[in-house]
Amino acid sequence: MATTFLTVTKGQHQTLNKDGEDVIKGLTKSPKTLPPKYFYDHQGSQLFEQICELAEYYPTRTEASILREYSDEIAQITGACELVELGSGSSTKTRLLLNAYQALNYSCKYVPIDVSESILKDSAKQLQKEYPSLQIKALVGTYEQALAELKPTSLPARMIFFLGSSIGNFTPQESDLFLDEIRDVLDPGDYFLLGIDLQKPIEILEAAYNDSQGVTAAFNLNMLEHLNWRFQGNFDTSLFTHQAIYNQKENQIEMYLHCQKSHVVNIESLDLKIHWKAGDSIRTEISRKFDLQTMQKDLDSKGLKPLKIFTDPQKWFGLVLCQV
Ligand code: AVJ
Repeated sequence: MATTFLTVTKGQHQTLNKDGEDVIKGLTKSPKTLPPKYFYDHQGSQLFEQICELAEYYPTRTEASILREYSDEIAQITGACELVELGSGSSTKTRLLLNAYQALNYSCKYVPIDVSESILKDSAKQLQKEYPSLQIKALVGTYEQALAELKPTSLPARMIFFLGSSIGNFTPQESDLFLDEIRDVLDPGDYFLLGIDLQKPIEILEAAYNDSQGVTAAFNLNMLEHLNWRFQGNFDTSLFTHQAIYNQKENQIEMYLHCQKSHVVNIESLDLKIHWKAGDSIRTEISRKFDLQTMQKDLDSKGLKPLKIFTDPQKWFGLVLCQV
């Protein structure tokens, strides 16, 4: 089988139709924010892979342990299907699912979607080597762009899966819109598998986003390096520091970059000049921590009916398998 690649450029999000408009918008309002998708250039995707291996960062290994335990059951329930992964990155956890479909002799096709073209290419090539008979169709683009590109599948069903609790990056309103989009691209009988990080003691949460090796800090600061090369900016990352705190009222980790000193940053291709003062900050990410029951209700109310919940013994992470 061959791997095909498609870079999706159409279908930008609602009002934002020019590359970088979201950066201008985020940096000129108060408080300043930047969309988490700008973490994931080549360097950022690699730093994220390193985060996933950190002792403090429990989500990846916890979700992988759930998949190791229940992938067979998930494959049994869905049968042969097209597997569409949002934010596939290195597709490491995906292998657990692919193995289950293979072991049951269920035919499947894999459609990985990611904003980082280089990571997607590398991981699709590697995956093709390991699964020579698997048909892979890789889509480079945002979730919205790629979902708009899905064609009717020849397989009996489709399962969109969104692992790692990346849904936690969305505000409740964004999450609402996102789930509507998911339901709209799925046909009756299709599946949606969602991984969510669950609420737990604040010490564990804050340690996961303030690791002792400083990888998360490097990941956060790399967003500025990404803006530098993508939009001809001149951010000096040594003038910013990383912070991650848990907001107990909103049940979310919030990541910030704090400016240490007055200076001016120019982002040439966006025609943007920003005057910074010491103490100014940018919120680069929210990472919401969920309640399983509430999430089940929300999914159900969106027409994504929860069929089965999978979790680990400590209930630190949850996987919800839904059907339209
Ligand atoms: C990929 C969005 C799930 O929120 O835990 C990891 C990203 N940020 N460490 C998360 C992240 C800092 C991660 N998600």
